[in-house]
Amino acid sequence: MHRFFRLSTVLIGLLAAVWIVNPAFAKMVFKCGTSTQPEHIYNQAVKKFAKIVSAKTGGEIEVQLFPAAQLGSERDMVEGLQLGSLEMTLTSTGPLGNFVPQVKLFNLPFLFKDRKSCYAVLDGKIGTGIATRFQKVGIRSLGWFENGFRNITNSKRPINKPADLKGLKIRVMEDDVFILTMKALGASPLPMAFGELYTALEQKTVDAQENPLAVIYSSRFFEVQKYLAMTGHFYSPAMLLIGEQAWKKLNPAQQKIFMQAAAVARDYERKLSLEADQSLEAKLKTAGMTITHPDKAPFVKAVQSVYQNPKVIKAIGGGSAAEGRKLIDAAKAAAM
Ligand code: EAX
Repeated sequence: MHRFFRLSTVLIGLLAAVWIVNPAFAKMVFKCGTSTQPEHIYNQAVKKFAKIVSAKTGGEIEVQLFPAAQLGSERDMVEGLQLGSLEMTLTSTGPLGNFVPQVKLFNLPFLFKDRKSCYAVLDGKIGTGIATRFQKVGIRSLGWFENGFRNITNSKRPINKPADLKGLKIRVMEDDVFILTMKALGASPLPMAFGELYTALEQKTVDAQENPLAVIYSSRFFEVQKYLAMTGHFYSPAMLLIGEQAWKKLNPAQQKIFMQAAAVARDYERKLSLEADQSLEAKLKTAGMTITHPDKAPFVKAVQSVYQNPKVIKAIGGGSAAEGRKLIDAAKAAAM
């Protein structure tokens, strides 16, 4: 009897040791950072993704969400993926042109007329081709998510035509295509990381900013901005990214689970984004904003110089003007 007990204790001990050291049993924790406030659609999508991954891996992989730029700016987080100091991020394309220049294609103003044409290009050959390029820089795309159509807010006056933007100091994301677009519209753009934006608006370092309604609402910009103009000048995609180092820690079955979970989370997030656009205008009005719906034609006309800019075309082509031209034309054709 004694011997039996001793033997079973040894066996249990051995089993426990195997369970702890065997990587097949060890739980993996992946951090996923975003720049936006906890209730924003990005974070709801990451939570959905985490839930599916946890369920499908039997709890082997836990994806932990860190919203509100706790882990740094969007650019810092993408660099973290390359360094292996962070596993995942869901980010706008703001910083992504520094890693894969072709992404700048999606920073062009008024490229898409509606969500249907966005998804056709992003999920089709063009978007997939650009997403695959991330593998060359130590990052893997798990798909195109959505930030949304961007609209302008400011503290000075209602915007009805491009001339109303004249002289407005507007914060833009840190990419020259955004800067050139705002200059073409007559505003004075100032690139800045998103995490600094609320304070910059509050302290009047800038008069204006532009973002989708879901961001404007969740970041409470209505507290520091009186006017909202529904310009929809950029369609801002987002990308769910995983560092190559983290990706390699997954076995093929787990990688498949990640891709499937990302597709579900993407569709869910796109739905939330559409719903946000449908419901938030009323809520922002209630919150005290004055909302205008400018005729888009003069805005579209004013930004044509961005499409003609040789530097922009070359950047989109990754250094080749011919490639850039081809990509822009293909996107326009596919977006029809
Ligand atoms: O990705 O920087 C921005 O304005 C982005 O839209 C925001 O961080 C969400």
